[in-house]
Amino acid sequence: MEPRVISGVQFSSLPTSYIRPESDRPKLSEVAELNNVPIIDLGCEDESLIIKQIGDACREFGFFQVINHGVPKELVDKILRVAHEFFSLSLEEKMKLYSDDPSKTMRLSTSFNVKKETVHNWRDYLRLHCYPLEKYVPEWPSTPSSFKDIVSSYCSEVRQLGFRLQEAISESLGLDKDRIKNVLGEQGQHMAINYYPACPEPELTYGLPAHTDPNALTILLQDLQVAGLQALKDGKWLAIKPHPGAFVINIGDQLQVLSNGKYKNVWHQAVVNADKERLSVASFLCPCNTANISAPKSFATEGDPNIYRDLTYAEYYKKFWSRNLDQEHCLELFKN
Ligand SMILES: O=C(O)CCC(=O)C(=O)O
Repeated sequence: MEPRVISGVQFSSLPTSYIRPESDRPKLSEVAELNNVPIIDLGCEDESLIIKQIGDACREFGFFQVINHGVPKELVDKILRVAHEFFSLSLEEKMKLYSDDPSKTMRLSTSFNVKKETVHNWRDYLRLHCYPLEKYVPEWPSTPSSFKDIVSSYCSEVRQLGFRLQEAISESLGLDKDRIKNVLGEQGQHMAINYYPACPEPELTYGLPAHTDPNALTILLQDLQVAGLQALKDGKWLAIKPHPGAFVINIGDQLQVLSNGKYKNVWHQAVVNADKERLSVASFLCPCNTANISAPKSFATEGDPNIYRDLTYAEYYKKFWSRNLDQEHCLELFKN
C-alpha cells in the first residue's frame, strides 16, 4: 500500500507496513524516565554559569532543556493550537499539500522518508523552510487563516533563541562567541510540525525511529500533555518528560563535526501511544548550504586528530535524505 497521511483515517489495527521486526521494537515497559535531564534557566543573571551548564550538558547528554528562554508563552500556546487545527483539517484538504519528495521546501508528508524506508512510522508531518521568511511564507498553508502569522512570529523568536544558544555553545568550547555562527554562515531554518495520531498497537512501531538531527541545532517544543520523546544515554533509552515552559535543545550532526566530537549529537526517537494523539514542533537551524564545516585546528592534537573530513552542508544533507534511518549513521561516511 502506498503510504498516505494517516491523521484522519480510522484504523482498528496496525497495518502490516508499520510493524517492526521483533528485534526492533520500542520496548515501552522497559524505558525509565530521565529525572536529571539538565534544565537550564536562561533568565539567570550569571552568564558564565549558563555557559558552564550548557557545556556540561552538551558533553554529557548532547541535549538539554531551557526555560525562561524569551519566547513568549502566548506564542507557544498559539503555535500548538494552530498546529492542532491544521492536522484536524479534512484528509482531502491535507492531501493537496502531500509530497514524498524531500527536496520540496513545503510539504505535508508521513512517516520519515517513504520512498527509501522499508517499514513506515506512525507520524505525519508538515515540513517548512522558514528562512528567509519573505521567500517561504507565501507557499505555506493558508488554512487555518492564522497559520502564516503565528508560525512566522514563532520562527523569528526561535531563531534568536538559537543564535543565543550557539553563542553560549561556542564560548563553552573556549571559542569566540561568534565562532560557530561564523562557520555556519547565513543559517537556514526548517520546521517539522509532527503529528502522531493515537496508534492501535504502539508497542509494534515508532512515531519516529532512532536518529540524530543532520543540522546544527534543534529547538524542540513538546506537547505538554503527552510524552513520547526518548533519548539514548549510556546505551539506554530514557523518556524525556515534557517540562512546562521548556524547549528541548538537541545537538545536531554539524555541531559534533565542528566540535571534533567533544559535543555529541543525541540519538533520539519518538514513541506513540494508544490513547492520545501527540504533537511536537521541531525547529532546525541549518548551516548555509555552502558552509564549510570543520573543527578548529586547535581541537586536533596528535593523539586526537580531526575525526571528520571537511564537508559542506549541501553534500551532507543530500546524503542524509538519500538514505533511510536504519542504515549506518550518515556521519560515518564523512570520517577521516
Ligand atoms: O516528536 C518528537 O518529540 C521528536 C521529533 C524529532 O525528533 C524530529 O522532528 O526530528
